[in-house]
Amino acid sequence: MQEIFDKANEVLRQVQAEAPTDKESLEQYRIKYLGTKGLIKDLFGGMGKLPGDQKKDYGQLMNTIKQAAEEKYEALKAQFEGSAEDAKPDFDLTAPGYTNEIGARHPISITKNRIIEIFSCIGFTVAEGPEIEDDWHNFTALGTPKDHPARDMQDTFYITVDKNTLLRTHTSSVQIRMMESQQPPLRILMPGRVYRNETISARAHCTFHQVEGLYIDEGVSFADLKQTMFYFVREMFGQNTEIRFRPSFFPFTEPSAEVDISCFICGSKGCAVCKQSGWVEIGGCGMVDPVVMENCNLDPKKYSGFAFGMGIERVTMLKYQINDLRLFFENDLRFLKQFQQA
Ligand code: 2U9
Repeated sequence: MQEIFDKANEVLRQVQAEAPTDKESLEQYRIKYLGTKGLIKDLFGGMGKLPGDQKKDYGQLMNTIKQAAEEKYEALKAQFEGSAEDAKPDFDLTAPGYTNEIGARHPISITKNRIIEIFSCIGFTVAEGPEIEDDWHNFTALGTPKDHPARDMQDTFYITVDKNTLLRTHTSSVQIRMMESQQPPLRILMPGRVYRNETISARAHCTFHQVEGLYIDEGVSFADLKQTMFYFVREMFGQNTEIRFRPSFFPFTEPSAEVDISCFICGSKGCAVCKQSGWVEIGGCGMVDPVVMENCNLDPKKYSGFAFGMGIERVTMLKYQINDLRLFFENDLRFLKQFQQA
């Protein structure tokens, strides 16, 4: 009768040794050991041939084998089904897909790129600088030392208590850096974000964008400045645009002027945009103050130059007839998608 036990032990060894690797081989395993015609059922059949005193031991061995086979089967079944479950997509493959919202170039970028394009045609290159500035580059070198009344023109965000580190209030600080590090001729354009502590409204924001330009060489005159501005506005707003200079004041230019263009919306007949005047202001300009040149170690007797500046938001609002500055900062796609890169 020992051979029945040997056979059963051999089946137990196989049950433990075999390792189905997928659902199919597991099914073969089930049929082989646990099926109605399987090896375990067969072994149970041998029970009848055993003498009574061995039946108990054999029965226990049978239960051990059956339990081992069942446990292995259930464990692997859960494992294979689990992995198959994971692989199954938990979404409806037949459902229509989401369309990706394609973004659009921001109108501020469109205007900025156009301004750069226009000035690059007459030899200007782009320079950029830090938004966190020191007092020297943002104010002092530009003819506005501490306690100078002109500082009240700009509400500055100071970062340090000693008021030496601040968020730049204009990109003029980049011009200073360029003048300090390069020799004329200089023909550069400075686009960038600037910061002023102003109450946010339809007309003002605590951050906006500027483009400033600087041209320094021997013999640069106010006539060059006028012609450069004239060229720019005609490229930007149309070839019939007229230009007007009004005397103004900036600490870093002398003389200084405000630049107006004929209202391209109403053809200067008078409308809400030009407040019935026929003219709209687009920026300022002037001849670089000799003191500013000296601050950057350039000889004002040898060199002269002009500078100009404009707010990109303002130019964009005029060009596209946008009446609320805050729209530029909300990033609502319905707004942004209305503008095409020129
Ligand atoms: C240096 C010398 C001169 C830059 C200039 C303006 C006139 C000007 C404003 C327009 C609207 C700023 O965005 S705005 O508020 N800017 O009117 N900017 S001249 O003059 C400089 C700059 C740097 C070294």
